[in-house]
Amino acid sequence: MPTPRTAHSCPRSTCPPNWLKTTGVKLPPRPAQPFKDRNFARGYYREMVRTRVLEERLIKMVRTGDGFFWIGGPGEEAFSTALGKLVKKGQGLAYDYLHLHYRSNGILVAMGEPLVPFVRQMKNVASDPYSGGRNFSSHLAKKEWNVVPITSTIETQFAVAPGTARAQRRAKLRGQDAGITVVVGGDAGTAEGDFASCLIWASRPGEELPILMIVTNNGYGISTPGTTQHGERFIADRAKAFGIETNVVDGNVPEKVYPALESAMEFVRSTGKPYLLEVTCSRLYGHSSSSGANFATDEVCCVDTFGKRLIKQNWLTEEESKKIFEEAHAEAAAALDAVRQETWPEASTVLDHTFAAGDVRGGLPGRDF
Ligand SMILES: Cc1ncc(C[n+]2csc(CCOP(=O)(O)OP(=O)(O)O)c2C)c(N)n1
Ligand SMILES: [Mg+2]
Repeated sequence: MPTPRTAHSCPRSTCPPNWLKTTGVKLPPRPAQPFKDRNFARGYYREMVRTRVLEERLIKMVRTGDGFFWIGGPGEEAFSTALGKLVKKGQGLAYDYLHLHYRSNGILVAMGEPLVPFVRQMKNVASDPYSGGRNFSSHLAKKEWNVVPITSTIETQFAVAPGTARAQRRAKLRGQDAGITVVVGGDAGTAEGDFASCLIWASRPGEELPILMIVTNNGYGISTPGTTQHGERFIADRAKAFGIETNVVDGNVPEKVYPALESAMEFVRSTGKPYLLEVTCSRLYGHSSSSGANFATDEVCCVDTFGKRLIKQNWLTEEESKKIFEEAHAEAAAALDAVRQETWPEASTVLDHTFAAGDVRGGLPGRDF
């Protein structure tokens, strides 16, 4: 895991003239000094625990035949909880758009999503709200919260995200309220051309986009260590050549990653310009179920270390922490009990929500089924 360093900046041109003008939609209230607020810190810990327990339940589902494949975000809870809490949640240009990665479950959990939909997608039942029982686990999509469908092809989201950011910029220039676009992806994916396309589209002089690019750097692309792939010390440094403001932060520490994310989002909101935040984090159960999904004992566990810090400063007792885990386990177990009664999608719906139309037996012209 690379060592974080402090922020630097290299802003270039001026804001669009109407950028700071806002209308109706307000951000949710947040404490001025979040980690001096006991209730905030305890609530943050609770969301991290719920996410971890959810992920461990999803892994168990694969092992016990209730699912086929797991991929997810254990080790990213400190970061994902921060993003879920800071996002301007809603539908349409006035709210933030989220173009996420397959390790993003904790972001939706912190936004207020119950655990049951994640379990539905893992079980591939028809009621799965993200893909109707058709996609891998952790491939989320939620129109009401501007969560754009997650793709299995890595980095695709970085090519798509400038589209929503551009629409938001145009809304602002028309004098309407607009949120920002947030795009999240892994470190290895930044080798794809989509990442470079995003840097270019985000920073065109005089056409800068309100986009926060986040790289979650866990040090690996499946089994390949990042140290064997990149000559630069920090991925974030690549953005400097484009005049994009950057920062690198330790994503295992809520007290560091939350304020770093808050100021990055604030920068994009107030200037309409892009920002690249590199978040170093752990990958606690390996890449996916394909690599065994066993616990990595040599990496920092942010849930464990944050819980211990809260106990040490007398903001939480061992018993309270145990109770938070028990409640999360009960919620996840109840979700699975409910979903086990549900059915898979009908074969006849396989082409719903695709571009194919009509009777496609034998294939469509130009489409090879
Ligand atoms: C376009 C594309 N190329 C290759 C793959 C195979 N693949 C799946 S995950 C992965 C590694 C991604 O690593 P990183 O971007 O660091 O994200 P992480 O899984 O570590 O969060 C690769 C190469 C893919 N899904 N899509
Ligand atoms: Mg990685």
